[in-house]
Amino acid sequence: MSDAVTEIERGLAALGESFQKRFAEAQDEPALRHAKAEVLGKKGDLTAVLKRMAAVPPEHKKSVGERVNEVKASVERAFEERLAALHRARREADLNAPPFDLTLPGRVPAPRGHVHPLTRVRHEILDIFRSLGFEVAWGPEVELWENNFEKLAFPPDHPATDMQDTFWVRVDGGAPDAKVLLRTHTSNVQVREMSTRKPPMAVVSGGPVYRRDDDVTHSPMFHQIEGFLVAERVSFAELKGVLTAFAERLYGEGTPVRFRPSYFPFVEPGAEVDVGCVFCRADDGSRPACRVCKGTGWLEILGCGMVHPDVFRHTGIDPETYTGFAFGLGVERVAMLRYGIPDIRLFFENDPRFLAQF
Ligand code: FA5
Repeated sequence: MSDAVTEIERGLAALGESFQKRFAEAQDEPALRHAKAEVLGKKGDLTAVLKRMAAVPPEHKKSVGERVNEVKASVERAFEERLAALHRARREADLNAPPFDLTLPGRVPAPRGHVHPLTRVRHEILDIFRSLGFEVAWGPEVELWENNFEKLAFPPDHPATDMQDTFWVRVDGGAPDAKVLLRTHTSNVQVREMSTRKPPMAVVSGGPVYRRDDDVTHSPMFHQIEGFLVAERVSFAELKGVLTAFAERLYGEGTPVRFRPSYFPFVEPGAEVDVGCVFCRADDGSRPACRVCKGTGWLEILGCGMVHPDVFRHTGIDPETYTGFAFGLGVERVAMLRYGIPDIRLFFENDPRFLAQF
């Protein structure tokens, strides 16, 4: 018998069943893996024995090889069994442990949040119009060019339709000539509601709109509130009455309101509405220095006017029977005036030190 065969047999005999004991003593998975490495690892007992295989004469290779493989397989088996037993014990212990009550309150009370200031102002504005008899409707932020511009009587070459201040959207699989964009104002809701309902109607709507703007008072995404009323014999007097009531409820009774002629393609006549500056209202001599109204005493809050007959024609309403008014305002603008915020970007940075002040 060759030396190598004798050495291997001695080695296997020395190893014997000792690994069984070592594995049984391991109380957790890392200890078990460590014990296995002592047998089968690079410097393990069985590995040392295996290294002698090269020197075994060919006529003994088969029988010695089989024997060594048997031992190796029994080590692997013992390891797997012990591992499974350890996992079982662990699971058993978890199941028998006192139950963990997920509903218990934390030790440190979680700070309470609140709605974003823009959400609060938007709700407040919508509530005012609801209390004046308007019902709330919603429109999509991704809109057809027709609903955002064309049916609102924008001439095709109007600067607002230019690529410069509009975000266009490519629709995969859409009609090749479909023009789709992120709405630039909430006036698309006028088109959608007037096209699907019969007057009389008094509707208010609010939500995000998008333009290629970016400075301290203009953000690429901002919020507008749109309102419109369509019925028989509606006049500018009703428009003035509704918007004056709105300004008084928002900024306090007696707030001065003025209407300045202005132009929007979808109204005729059109106007912009200013309210008396809320920062230097007392007119106590501070007005000339007021940075917010720049000493004018007035702050612009919205655009409005009588619905243009073309808009009625485009939406299937007879302009000989019906008249109506519409208005649109920027929520950020109202909130900035309300809280004295100098930079519109503060609303969107979501810095908790800013938001916690509301
Ligand atoms: C309009 O968007 C019209 N659709 C409003 C309207 C509706 C007029 C119905 C008549 C009848 P204008 O582009 O002026 O109008 O925008 C309305 C308000 O949105 C502005 O007064 C301003 O407060 C706000 N606004 C406009 N651009 C921005 C911007 N980039 N960031 C924040 N607020 C903006």
